[in-house]
Amino acid sequence: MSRVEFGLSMLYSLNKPFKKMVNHLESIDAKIVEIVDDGLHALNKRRISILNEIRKSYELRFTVHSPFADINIASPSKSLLKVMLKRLNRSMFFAKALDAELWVFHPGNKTGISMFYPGEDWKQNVKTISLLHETAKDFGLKIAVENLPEKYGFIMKNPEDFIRLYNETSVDDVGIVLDTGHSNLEGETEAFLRKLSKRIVHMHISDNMGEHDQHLGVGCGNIDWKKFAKILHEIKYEKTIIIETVENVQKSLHKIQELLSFQ
Ligand SMILES: [Mn+2]
Repeated sequence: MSRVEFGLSMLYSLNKPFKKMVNHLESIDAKIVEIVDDGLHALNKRRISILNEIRKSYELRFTVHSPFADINIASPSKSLLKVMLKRLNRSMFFAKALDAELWVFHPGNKTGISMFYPGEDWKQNVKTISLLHETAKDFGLKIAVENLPEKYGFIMKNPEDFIRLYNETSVDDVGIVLDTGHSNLEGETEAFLRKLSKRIVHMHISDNMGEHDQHLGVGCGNIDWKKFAKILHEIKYEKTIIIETVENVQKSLHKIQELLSFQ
């Protein structure tokens, strides 16, 4: 019997007003919910009280996805970085106020001037992760960094990038969020699971055809989910799985639960 915990990301409703998303929470078929602190769902103090009420009434547990639009933790601009860090720290503060079990963030990405300063993106990426780690420690908040595909400019795409982060820093308690949609674009899903099984604390599950990050339902792209479930069983994965599709959300949840229960 699989001891994985399942949850749903509210990403699928990010195009709807915050109020609508909150209404969905009242009838959701999961105990763990990932709140996206961005767009129409960006958090503030009033929204935190609303979410905490719902959390208590329905015995939900939250994780928080940090803001990611126009955020680049490897930015070469000190002044912009300062603003972005302020926004990220605010998001961590809100996550703590929601008693969130995890705060998920994206690694940095390349910019239009990266080619003139080789290696600088990586240096800043590592520096910012160390800063976020310090703040998280002060808050008593668990945080984890997600794999993102190179085709969108991101600089932490494969297991080697994550191994390098741990080798160069002392951020051992920063976990990894394995996003299957992203790792499928890189052909790295199995490598992540085999090489970093102890570091993966959370998963974002969605499917795609291997070309774009489509956030399709489980089974609607070209990911071999049977093989995926088999590897999860082999590595004894017992952490969280969050469905992060924008369609067939319930179906995807049931499909992955069924696949894992056969292992
Ligand atoms: Mn994701």
